[in-house]
Amino acid sequence: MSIVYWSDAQRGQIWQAWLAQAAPDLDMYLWPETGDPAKVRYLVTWEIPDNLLTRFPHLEVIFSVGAGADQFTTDQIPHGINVVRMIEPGLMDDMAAYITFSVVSLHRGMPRYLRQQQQQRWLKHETIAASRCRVGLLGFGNLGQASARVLTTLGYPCSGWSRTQKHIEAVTSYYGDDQLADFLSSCDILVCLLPLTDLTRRLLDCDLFKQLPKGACLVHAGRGQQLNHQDLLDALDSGQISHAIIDVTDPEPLQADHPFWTHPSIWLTPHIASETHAETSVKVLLDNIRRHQQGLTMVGLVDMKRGY
Ligand code: NDP
Ligand code: OXD
Repeated sequence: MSIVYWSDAQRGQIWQAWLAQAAPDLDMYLWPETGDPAKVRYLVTWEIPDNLLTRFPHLEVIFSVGAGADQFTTDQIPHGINVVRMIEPGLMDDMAAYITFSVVSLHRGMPRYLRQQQQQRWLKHETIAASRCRVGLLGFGNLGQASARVLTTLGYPCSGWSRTQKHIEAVTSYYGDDQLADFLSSCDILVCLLPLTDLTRRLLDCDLFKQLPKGACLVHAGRGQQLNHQDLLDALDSGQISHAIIDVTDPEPLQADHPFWTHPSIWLTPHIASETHAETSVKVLLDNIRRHQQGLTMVGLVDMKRGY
């Protein structure tokens, strides 16, 4: 029984060495090596290779190397093959740190202070208490909840919006389309951590922005296709949104002349909010393979019809 890994080579080598010790019954091959294709049960990848079942006729599970699985389309996944996305502590810690950095920077007025530095101006502004800066996590799954756990310890009142209700201490849960407006009206800083699906594509548009309090900030670390770029530029121009921190765009990278690169009220990072850590994720992979072998539900199993 074997695993084929098709992604970042450095992480692959760490996984291969770790699995050789921890699971000698499993052979792991780094693409283009595959060993005997008839023995391949597990494929770890970001992209689906052509002719999947011709290459690996006994494939059973595709593991995404990342938290998202939107890069896989239903027509690429043969019937009966499970898709599992990555839920691992390294990814969660990284995201919580990126979101915390963004929220604290926005709350403490760092965009304005950086502009002042460029103008050689030494000028203090009033800061409101963290307890008066409300943060809303649009998409309140693993990464949203990990971020809220850190933010609440810093005193930020947090709320989350998801499809189903959540019960997380000290966080207000809003759920479903009917509660979206109430959620948005309570966000001084809106953080998008939604998966990309047919329902979330272009969700961040002028209709949504106008439901935020005037002058709210946006942190976008979900997926590029969720944001309408022109609507964000209009919302920044009108002051409806005062600043945006954007980690994901469509396309990635943006064209050289795209206005986001130079906009004074946008900070742009190149999809670095969070990444799968080799050391922590390989344990999650092995745990899921063992679950699969025992007929248990794997952690992070994707519902391809729902899209995440
Ligand atoms: P989860 O699946 O754990 O969480 C997704 C959340 O979104 C859930 O709370 C879910 O609700 C909610 N949701 C999905 N669709 C809807 C909808 N139509 N209406 C309301 N709520 C909805 O995913 P993760 O937290 O692990 O990851 C989230 C996303 O973050 C990834 O899909 C990826 O796009 C992005 N990401 C970005 C990275 C970066 O570096 N920028 C790195 C890693 C991930 P419910 O729980 O009720 O189902
Ligand atoms: C992921 C990502 O989905 O890096 O893991 O965006």
